[in-house]
Amino acid sequence: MFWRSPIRGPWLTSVLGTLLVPAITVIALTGFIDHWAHYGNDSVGPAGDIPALFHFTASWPSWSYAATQGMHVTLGMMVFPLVLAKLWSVMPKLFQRPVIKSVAGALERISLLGLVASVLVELATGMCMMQDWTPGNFNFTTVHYYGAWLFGTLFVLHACIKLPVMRRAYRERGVLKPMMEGVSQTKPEPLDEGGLAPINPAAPTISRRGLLAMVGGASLTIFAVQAGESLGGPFRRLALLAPRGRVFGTGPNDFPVTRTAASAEITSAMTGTDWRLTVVGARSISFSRQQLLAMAQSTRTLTIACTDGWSTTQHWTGVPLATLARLVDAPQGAILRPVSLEPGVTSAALSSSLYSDSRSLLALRVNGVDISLDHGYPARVTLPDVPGTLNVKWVRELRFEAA
Ligand SMILES: Nc1nc2c(c(=O)[nH]1)N[C@H]1C(S)=C(S)[C@@H](COP(=O)(O)O)O[C@H]1N2
Ligand SMILES: [Mo]
Repeated sequence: MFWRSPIRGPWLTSVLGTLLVPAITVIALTGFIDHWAHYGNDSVGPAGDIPALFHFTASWPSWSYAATQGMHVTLGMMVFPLVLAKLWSVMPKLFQRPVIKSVAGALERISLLGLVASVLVELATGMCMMQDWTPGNFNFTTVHYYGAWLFGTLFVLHACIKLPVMRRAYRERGVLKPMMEGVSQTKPEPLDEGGLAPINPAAPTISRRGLLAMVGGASLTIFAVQAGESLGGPFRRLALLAPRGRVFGTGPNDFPVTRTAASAEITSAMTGTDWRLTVVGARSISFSRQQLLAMAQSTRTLTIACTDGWSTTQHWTGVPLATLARLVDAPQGAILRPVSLEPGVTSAALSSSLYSDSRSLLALRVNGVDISLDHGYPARVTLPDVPGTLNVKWVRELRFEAA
């Protein structure tokens, strides 16, 4: 037969599958938390309110969302070698004949096809989003989200169906015993019903622990060149997998920009001395930038974490949103809708518990200097512990609307 590797067999596949369980669990949980943070559990989509997560996390550090998001994308990339090794270990199954032996067998084959297809779709769409690559505005988020449900369901089903096979493999071969064998002691597993162990094994060229070390090494390498995107600061330099050709800023404004002022069609004429901020509540007040700067300023260390996979922590200075809410007599429990100079930008409404948090600012300065045009000059919203997309840039109006 064609598939002759002596390390293939139920034990190896069981170990690779077992390692996938905690990895997939963390990736799924952090992914669903991220979705929940974006859309809430009772909202109508990105333009809706996002009350749920914030009520839950108001007392958490401002980087909690960034940590969740960073874990999702970093682990999501690190799991790639493990998925490939798992697929390699079951490769002979793809070539088994007859293709369909029974109704149950056919159903299993279809579910496996879905499992493999959905995991590849999740990895591919995830990487496209991290590269901020949106051909024809194809909606990767939606595909990634529904793909996750399909993959998650089939993964749980598959793990349940294979439990007896895994238990037998561990019982007969020991959980760790095959790991003690070097290349020369590596013997093929006995032939199994599943057809994983080779009928005509070749001589071993790598031990089972060697293969696992290779997978682990590949994952750690991915960690080394990926984690910097989420950790930010000096680690950003190590993030070789980060999108290329990104615009940053200079000096205190040197941190990532996804949407530049140029791409948002923001000109310095729109943001010059004529710029005013309109705050609407029970009454309306308009402020010049000078007037905003003359108010009591607050400085907060806040993390912006984008779904694209990067995070950045900076020291923002500005007027607390709660102060502005008070000045215009915002109705009790009102939601806040920030409006940008950028045409067509509608932010999700911010719940009152979110903008009432003393860390939530209308930021005017960053790291001791004015924020740059690319980072949202004359003013931007900066918030603790929420998806980056809520930190609206180039703000021209803050509307406190009765909920
Ligand atoms: N007006 C405006 N505000 C915006 C955006 C935008 O495209 N336009 N992008 C949002 C997103 S997706 C993120 S992650 C944060 C940080 O974006 P930046 O990197 O473009 O500064 O700003 C948010 N605020
Ligand atoms: Mo973002």
